[in-house]
Amino acid sequence: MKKSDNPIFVTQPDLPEIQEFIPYLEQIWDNKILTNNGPFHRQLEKELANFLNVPYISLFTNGTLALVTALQVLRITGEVITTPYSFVATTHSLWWNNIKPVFVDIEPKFCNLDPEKIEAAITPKTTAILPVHVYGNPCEVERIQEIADIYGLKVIYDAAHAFGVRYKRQSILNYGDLSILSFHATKVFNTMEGGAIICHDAATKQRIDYLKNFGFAGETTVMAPGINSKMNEMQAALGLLQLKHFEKNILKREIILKKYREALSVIKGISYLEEKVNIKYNYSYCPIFVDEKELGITRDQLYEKLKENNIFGRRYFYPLISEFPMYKGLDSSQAANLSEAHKIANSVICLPIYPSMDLDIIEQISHIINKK
Ligand code: T4K
Repeated sequence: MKKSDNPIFVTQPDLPEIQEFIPYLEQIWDNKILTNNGPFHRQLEKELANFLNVPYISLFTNGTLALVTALQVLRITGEVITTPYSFVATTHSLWWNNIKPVFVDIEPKFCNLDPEKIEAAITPKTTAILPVHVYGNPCEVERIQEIADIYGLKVIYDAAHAFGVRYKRQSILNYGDLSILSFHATKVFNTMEGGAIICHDAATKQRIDYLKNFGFAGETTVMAPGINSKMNEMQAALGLLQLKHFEKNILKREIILKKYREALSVIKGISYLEEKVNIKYNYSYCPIFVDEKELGITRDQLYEKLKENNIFGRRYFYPLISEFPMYKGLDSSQAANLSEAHKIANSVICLPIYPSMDLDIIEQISHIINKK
């Protein structure tokens, strides 16, 4: 089988035709409003709230600042229970708020925080839980809420991967006190960089909007030490355009993921995440897990082999966040209890998936894996 001439990356941004974007740019150039809650920003908040079926959404310049701000919105302090199996920004947001991350293991079936292990990690200093819907797979939201209610904890979901995901016919973003989204170039809905916080009531939306604009509550009043994390008009305009193409792109992703499963299901030593019936997925990632004994080569050997063939998968999320130097020394007994997360992190490769991907790549990848 022929090696790809061009490198195939884990993802490629979904972009509309450039001509479609020109009229939006002309409008920005005409009205000279570039940022600070401009017309495209307001329109995108309205359209996204409708599209996602959420009560309130506040746009941000990226997902990380949305996370950092979300913790300020709810005045979270002390210790927060979170997952080590995520992109490092999840934990960094706690660090930037001077909050101690407490890592709890994941359940291996869906790679999310294991609710049954949360209670053992709660201390008098715990104020919140920060789970992640990893790869867009919903966490066990009901169980997590039950625990949060018993102990009086807030729940903030890092839903960076979960744009458009529905659970039991409603948006996954409606669970918890707040959810945050990322609209980064690598996400299923992108505004180049971008993000959002989803909340349930007008007062919280107002607080978020003040905090992302330096804390200004009027021309001369500052209600809190806010930050500048506003989305600009170019990002918002692109978002409006991207929304028109979103459903079509998700369908293309679904076809690709199903083809992958067909091709890989016959290979011993490769497994993937199951789908549940009550979930509408966004097919944002294609993680596979390598059983080195069955497959006959290690995860890293397979990863390198793919690279030699111009296929650049990614080991999301290896290493675990708890392994990075700034978090490693936090609590050694905790780290020892992250065995499922370690196993998953040491076996995962996310394969390329994006709407414009050529389906032949799947055949090529299964050929490489089969050949070893
Ligand atoms: N929480 C979670 C759970 C997250 O996954 C993330 C971000 C965040 C919070 C924070 O949200 P943001 O502040 O980013 O909005 C990427 C992304 O940079 C990051 O947004 C994402 N998660 C993470 C999972 O993946 P890298 O370091 O792997 O990105 P990079 O630049 O290596 O891109 C991967 C591949 O994508 C490249 O090999 C080529 C392709 N690519 C990338 C970019 C940026 C393109 O084709 N075009 C592009 O413009 O982190």
